[in-house]
Parts: sequence; structure tokens; C-alpha cells
Amino acid sequence: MRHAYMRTLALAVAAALALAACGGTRTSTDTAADTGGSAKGDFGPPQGAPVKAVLTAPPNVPPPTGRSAPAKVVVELDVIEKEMPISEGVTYTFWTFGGTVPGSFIRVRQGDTVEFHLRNMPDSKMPHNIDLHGVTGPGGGAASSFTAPGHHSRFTFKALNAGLYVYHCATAPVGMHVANGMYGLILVEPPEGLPKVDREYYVMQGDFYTRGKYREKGHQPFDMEKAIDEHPTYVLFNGMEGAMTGDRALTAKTGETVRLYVGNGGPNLVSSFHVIGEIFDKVWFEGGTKYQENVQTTLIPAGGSAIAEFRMEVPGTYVLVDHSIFRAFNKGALAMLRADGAERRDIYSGKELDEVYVGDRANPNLAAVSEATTSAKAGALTIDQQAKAGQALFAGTCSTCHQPNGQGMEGVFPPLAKSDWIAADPTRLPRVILHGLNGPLKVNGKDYASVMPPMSQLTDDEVANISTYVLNSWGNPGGRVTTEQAAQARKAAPLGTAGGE
Ligand code: HEC
Ligand SMILES: [Cu+2]
Repeated sequence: MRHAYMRTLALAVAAALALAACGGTRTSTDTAADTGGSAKGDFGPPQGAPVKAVLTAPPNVPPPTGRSAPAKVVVELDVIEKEMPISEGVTYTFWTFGGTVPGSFIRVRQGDTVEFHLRNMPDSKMPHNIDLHGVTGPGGGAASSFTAPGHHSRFTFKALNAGLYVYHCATAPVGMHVANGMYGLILVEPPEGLPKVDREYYVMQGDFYTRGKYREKGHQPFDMEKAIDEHPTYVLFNGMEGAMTGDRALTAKTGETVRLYVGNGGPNLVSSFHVIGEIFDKVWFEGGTKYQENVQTTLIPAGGSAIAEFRMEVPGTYVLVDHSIFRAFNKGALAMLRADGAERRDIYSGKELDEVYVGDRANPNLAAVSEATTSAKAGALTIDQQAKAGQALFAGTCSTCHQPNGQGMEGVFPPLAKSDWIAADPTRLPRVILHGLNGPLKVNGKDYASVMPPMSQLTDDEVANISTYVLNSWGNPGGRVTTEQAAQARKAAPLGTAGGE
């Protein structure tokens, strides 16, 4: 066997190096030999009465274990399959560890003996198991924890290595179980614990594959094709678009040190984790033992983690993103951390939140959007509801160029307010949105010769609502665009130069 051969070879090399070390010359392999590998994390049998592990839902982290001797720690984790929102007005059937995505955060100390109980709820449709990357042993617990619906299984492991580890379901088809949200983090503290900080948060990225488009309303089933092609519909922190924005933003005070335990469940994407406006003072990259300092963006592999730490100096809102940036603004990989405290003009001159970055995500009024969807389903959608939903979307999609009040920017972006171009033929509006436009163009007597990019990523509903909002705002002629009309506009050819046929 190739593996056996490699192992023999490795042993022979190790023996040769050990002999060389005895010869008196100190080499870098000395230290490696000194550690005893993962055996150094075995501090003997557990002491005292068993401890029940505190499990927390994201973004919360259990308190430090505060122990100085190895303990027997009992972890009880439930697998729950449940429908939850994945975005405003969009639901998805998640498979969860502990009822949340990511699953419950587990915290133990190096050397602890962990008695792991996995219960699969009776109403589950699937069997599940767990592979913890912090386990030394074949499958990381997977084979020992295979659990049918309504059953309970138990296995025990000694946490030999300190670090921040991903756990996930490893039941076939593995990719599907992971894509449905079956992952989380287990922190194995080093014996002395981690340095004390003011706030700790749990943030985990994952990619999701739905049959419908990004933000297409209603219940969305899993799409295996998209998952195999690695074309996610959503890339999210903590399992839901907006899980940590607006009122749900993470919080801190200036002068405090924040530690983020960041995981990446995948199943497919690698994360370029970044906090806009902060620099990580320390990053325990890959969730290991050493830290790097002064980091802007840290790479987190699928099935991997990092611990990022920074002191908050300037008050304001900081935006957590995957810096593969389309994922942040078009697939949902965006969260917020709000720091309260006195201004520090000596460090930063001002302006609270960069609207350019966050658009409609700063003040998510996406409730209007889902209200419109509900009414549409009931066949009772009013122009007013459409316009309200459209307003929320306009803020995130059109306002950066045409400005929040539709005035545009002279010579660059034509006005939508009282636009004679719109009034001349309102049916062109959904076509412009979906196919874009390139000049030359005359609007309200002024010339424009620029390019508007197509926004075909919007759903038919969204195009209809934005169009209706524009038609009923700022002195425009009124009226409405229906979802069907938007669908026709999508099939229609782009408008020619200057908006003609
Ligand atoms: C990236 C900037 C940008 C964004 C975003 C954008 N537009 Fe435009 N838009 C333009 C430019 C530039 C033109 C003029 C193009 C030309 O010169 O041919 C234009 C032209 C138009 C026109 C025709 C001229 C007029 O003023 O009546 C309409 C209508 C319009 N946009 C609507 C929208 C709507 C609705 C949205 C949001 C879904 C949107 N635009 C998003 C840049 C943008
Ligand atoms: Cu599973």
C-alpha cells in the first residue's frame, strides 16, 4: 500500500533526523521532536465531576472554560430540520445542528474528554452524523455518530489539539448536507486559555444554492446542479441575508477589543474575510496556534477557520464582507459591527456610514418587499404596495447613480425626476432596467452620452416594483408595470441607441 510505504519512509527519515540530533548539532527538527505531536495535549484522565458544555447560538460564544485541569465534558447537540428565512420574503429548508445556521458553538479545553451526544429529531427526514475537525480518529466521529431520525448516538474523544475547528455533517450526499447548513465551530482552548478580550462573536460563512434567483420570493428548494457547478445563489454570514445588519448588527464600544471566531462551512467557496474600515491587530490564521499581525483580509478555506482580533478606535458602522465582492453586494455576504463611543477626529475625520458601500442594507426596509409579494400571491397587489417595495429596491440599486431623489447628476447621470424621456414612453422603463442603455440621449433638454449597465440580476417582481415606484415619484406620469410586463421586457431586445427601437 502506498500509504503504508509512505509512513515507513517518514519513520525512517524521522529516525535518521533523531540520530543526527543526538550527534550534538541542534537543528530545527529538535523542537518538532520535543512536542510529541498531538500527544502533548493528553493531560491524563478527566478530573472531577462531568461538566455539561454550554452551547450558544450564533453570533454568541460560550464563556471561557476557566478550567486548569482536564475535565469530562458532555456535549448534547440536536439535529433539527426546519424552514427558516434565508432572505427577506424567501424561505429555505435548513438542516441544522442545534436549530441554527451555523450550528451551536462548542467550547472545550485542550486535554478534555468530550462525551458527544447527537440526537436526530423524530420529524427529520434524513439520517445525519457529525465530523468534528478537532477529533483525532477516523472520520472525526462521523461513523460513530450516524443517527437515524428519532435516534440518539454517543461517542467520546479526547481533544488533543488546541485550535478553532469546523464541524459538519458527513452523511451522503455530504455536499448537500453541508449546503443545507450543517456546520459549526468547536473551540479547543489552549490549556492557559486565550487572552481576555471585551467581546467575542461567532460568524460563519456558507454558500447556498436555490432553484430561484437571488431574492426571488417564496420557498426555494435546494438546487443540486448549481451546487455541483459551484454557482451559489447566496453567500451568507450566519445563514441568512441580514442576520447581522441593521438592528441585528454586532455591537461594541470604542476602546474595546473584539474577537471574531470566523468559520467557513463552504461547501464550495473560499472566503476572503475582510472588515471594511478595520485592520485585524491579530489573526490566528487557519484557526491554529500562531498569530499574524496587522492583517487586512484573511483567507478562510472551506472547512476552515480564523480568529480575528481588533481594538475599536473610531465609532461607526463597520462592514464585514467576503472581499470576493460580488458575493457581498449581490449574494448577501455582508454583516455589520456597530461601535459606539466618542468621536476620534484625530484618527478619522467623520461621516458615520459609507452609503456608497452599503446602499439599502444600511436601513433595510425590505419588509415592504415581502409585503408586496404576499399581496401579489393573494391577487391584491396595489400600486401603493408596489411603489413602497420599489422604493426599498431603488435605494439599493438605482440611487447610487440617479441619486436618492431621482435628480441625477448633470452631464453624467440623467434625472429620473420629471423625466421627459420616461413620459414620452413609460413602457421603456423596464427594458432600460433589464437591458441597460447607451447614449447619446437627451433628457429634459440636456445631453447625455454614457452607459447604464443592464440589471438583469433583478427578478421580474423587482423590475415591476422599481418601475412602478419611479413612475409614481417626482412628478412622473404615474401608472404601473406588472410582473408579466417585466417578463416581456426581459425577452424583448435591448433598446437601440438613444432609446429608440
Ligand atoms: C451605474 C449607474 C446607473 C445605475 C445603477 C442605474 N442607472 Fe439608469 N442610467 C444611467 C446612465 C449613465 C444613463 C444614461 C445612459 C445613456 O447616456 O445612454 C441612465 C439612463 C436611465 C434612464 C433613461 C433616461 C432618463 O433619465 O429618463 C432611465 C429611465 C433609467 N436610467 C432608470 C434607471 C433605474 C430605474 C435604475 C435602477 C434599477 C437605474 N437606472 C440604475 C446610469 C445608471
Ligand atoms: Cu446531515
